[in-house]
Amino acid sequence: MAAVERALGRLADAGRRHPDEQALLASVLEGLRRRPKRISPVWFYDERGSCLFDEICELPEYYLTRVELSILRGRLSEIAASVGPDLCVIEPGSGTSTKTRMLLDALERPAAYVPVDVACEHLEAAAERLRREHDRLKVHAICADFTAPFSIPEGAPFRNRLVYFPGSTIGNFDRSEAVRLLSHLRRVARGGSMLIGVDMVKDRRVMVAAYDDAAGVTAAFNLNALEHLNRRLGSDFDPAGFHHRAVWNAVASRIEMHLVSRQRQLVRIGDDFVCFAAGEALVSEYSHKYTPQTFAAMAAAAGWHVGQVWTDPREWFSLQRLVADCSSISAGDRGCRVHAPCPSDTA
Ligand code: AVI
Repeated sequence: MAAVERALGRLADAGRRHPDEQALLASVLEGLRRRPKRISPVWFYDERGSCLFDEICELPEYYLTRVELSILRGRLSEIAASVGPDLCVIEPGSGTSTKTRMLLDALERPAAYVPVDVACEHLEAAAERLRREHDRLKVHAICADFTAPFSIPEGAPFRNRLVYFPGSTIGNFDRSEAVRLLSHLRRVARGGSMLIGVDMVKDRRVMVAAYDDAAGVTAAFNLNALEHLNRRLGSDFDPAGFHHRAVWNAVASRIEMHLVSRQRQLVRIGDDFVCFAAGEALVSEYSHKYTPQTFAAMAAAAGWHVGQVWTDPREWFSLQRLVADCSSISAGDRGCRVHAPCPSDTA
């Protein structure tokens, strides 16, 4: 009888949840049923998590932002010349568009800027600032999750598109997801090009330290995902019951961030309970690192070829210009063959 009442209670509870909330809950539970258990890195980015990420970018150990900016600064005119004039710049996951400002200032007559981000308020504020700074630039902000198909507004210039995807965000997707995303961005670029930030394989100690800093900011960032889950889904994760761990997985060529359970414990999520063994890891993020060859092969699988690579003297990070490989584009991928000239067509 008690079991029937519990089951009915569950149904009633489920009925009270908003369908979006139910879908979110179902996807979290699906990840927690995997071995190893997983949550999506999107759980890092609530208000506090976004501030912690900004702090991470300033840490001495977190070389990625600093090195990428130094490459961009040092090679700006070369990069601008290589991508050409009159561009429509599309930026998935644009955030505050900080790096973009530098690029837009260096480009010759940029025609339009299309930032795409799920954080709608920040997106609009950043778009407004750019409209004020560049009075001839058309700015069309799109509030969307860039990993799902999104469409570019009608008014945006069709030709000469450049997808700008800095920050090594591509590393947070596993290979099949990354190929899918790069293919999607190739269709968005419509025969144009992409400028992408790619983190490179280097000394394991440098990579691990970048994700396990001495001040504990990355640990706080990782544990904050549990607080975020609790707030959104009403779960009862106890962050003090977990500790942060960053490990280098050489076979998969990635840093993995884990939340390791300090003891055997039960966590309630919605109407379910998930059991953690003592020492069991919950994977919260993958951050893949590439060699020039592994990245070029992945890009090729998504129909891009590498046009140019800019790197720092230690070759820790790279900015790469990808060009849509027209030979791999099917008739369904309008825009390359039909509408916009490919570099090889115009040469
Ligand atoms: C957003 N992304 C590229 C960061 C990275 O390096 O993978 C997220 C991050 N995780 C821990 N520190 C930073």
